[in-house]
Amino acid sequence: MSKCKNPKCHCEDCQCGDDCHCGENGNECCCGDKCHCSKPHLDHSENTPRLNRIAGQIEGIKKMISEGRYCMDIIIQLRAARSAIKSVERNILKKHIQHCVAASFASENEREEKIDELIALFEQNDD
Ligand SMILES: [Cu+2]
Repeated sequence: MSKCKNPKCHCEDCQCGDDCHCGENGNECCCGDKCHCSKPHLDHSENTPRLNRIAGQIEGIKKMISEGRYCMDIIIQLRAARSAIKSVERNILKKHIQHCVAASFASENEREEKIDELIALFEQNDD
């Protein structure tokens, strides 16, 4: 695995040395037009603080259980954590559609693949 030699390149696992160019998935690379890198994928790290808060909520729920708190109080906290998780999921899905799915429309095969993934997702039970 060679790292892109362009110092401004943010690809982690560039396979193509100096010719790196990740124009896929909304990531613009600084270095040329022949990239075959699949990484890095879209950055979702803006959700990390929210996920840390959710982890805190879950810890709180474990504590409630260990303290023998009232069932309904625990359930209410579980619901709150669930809705927080769903909001992270929505963020990531939205960005996936705006970047990955939108970019896939350049190729008929990729477009079909991305649409099939979304259809399969919508077919899953999501409470
Ligand atoms: Cu994506």
